[in-house]
Amino acid sequence: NASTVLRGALVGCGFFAANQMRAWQELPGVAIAALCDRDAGRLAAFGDTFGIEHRFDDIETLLTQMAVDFVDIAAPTPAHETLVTAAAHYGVDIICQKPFAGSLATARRLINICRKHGVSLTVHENFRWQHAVRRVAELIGEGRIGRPFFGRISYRSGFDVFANQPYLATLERFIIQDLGIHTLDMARALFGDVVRLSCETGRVNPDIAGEDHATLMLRHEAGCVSVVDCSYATTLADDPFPQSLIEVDGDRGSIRLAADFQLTIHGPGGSATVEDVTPTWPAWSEAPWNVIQESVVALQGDWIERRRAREPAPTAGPDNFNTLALVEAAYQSAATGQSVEPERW
Ligand code: NAD
Ligand code: 89Y
Repeated sequence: NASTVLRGALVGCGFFAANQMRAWQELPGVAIAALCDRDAGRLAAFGDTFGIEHRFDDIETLLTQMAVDFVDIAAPTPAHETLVTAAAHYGVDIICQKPFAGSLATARRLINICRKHGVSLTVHENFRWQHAVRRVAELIGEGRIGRPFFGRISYRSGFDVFANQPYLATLERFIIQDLGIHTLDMARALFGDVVRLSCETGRVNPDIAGEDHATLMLRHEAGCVSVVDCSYATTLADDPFPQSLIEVDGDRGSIRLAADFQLTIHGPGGSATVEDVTPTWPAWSEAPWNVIQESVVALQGDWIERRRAREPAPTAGPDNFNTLALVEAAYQSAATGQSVEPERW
């Protein structure tokens, strides 16, 4: 019923949750009715900032006391298993941040629990929702460059992500799990599922635990070969953080998405059409995060429509399982020096 306002609870009131909250507040037909965070200080500050009165320090109490249609989980991955399981038991729909689970076995179990309880599960995998990425997908979909045979998704930056997200410096698995997961998901969204993958990684920054650059080669089922590369160790005068640059070669043309949303479509006979695909930024967004913030609004807006139509979202659990499987395969390939056939849902 389109006239009913969907009531949600936001679980995890940290750094990224503020973007999700602002997006819910700008979208029609939805309201965040309650907050949950086990850190009392964060809960209070977040609740005061966004004017949310109902606050809980654990999800079970929240779900017992509040009638909500969905939970939006913005807590870190180690908390997801408990939170998703609780929400499924209470029969409420779930949106959960990436990385959805710490292992494929956990991801499989959680997806099955949600199925058993008849609740929808959407992973907040937002990068494929960026306006420019959607335009590239649209061009490929309408056959503008023919059949893609090569792709590249490149994310290279030296931005200090540790300032806002200090936990990233402690992760044994850093860039592929945190950021590469998005670029791999974009590769799947643009070129389809992956049958074989190889990966090389390294670390430049001596002050962090995990890898800070990774280069992957993917063979997609539909035939395309893609290169996905990401780095937080790259020094650039015009750091494009957090933009992804994209190249696609098809048998009838090519697409180049350059920095600052300059997209060129190359056609036969040397033709080139340039499009400025700069999005309309949300009023509350701020550089350099606006690219990501715009995609949060797009993902959550789509989620509302799908929820009303009772349709699975593009990044529903089973779809995201196949992205998570690429992350696992990448670490396996980097550790063994072998190419890997990723698991599939
Ligand atoms: P954060 O540490 O700033 O915030 C997480 C919050 O969750 C904290 O306030 C913590 O107290 C709370 N929390 C932890 N366990 C909880 C539990 N069991 N119940 C209730 N609250 C709990 O982390 P962050 O940087 O906001 O990241 C959160 C998630 O968002 C991560 O999974 C991260 O990968 C993801 N993220 C996604 C994007 C994106 O673009 N999609 C960007 C940044 C972060
Ligand atoms: O956590 C990461 C994400 O999901 O997008 C960018 C980020 O905030 C830092 O790499």
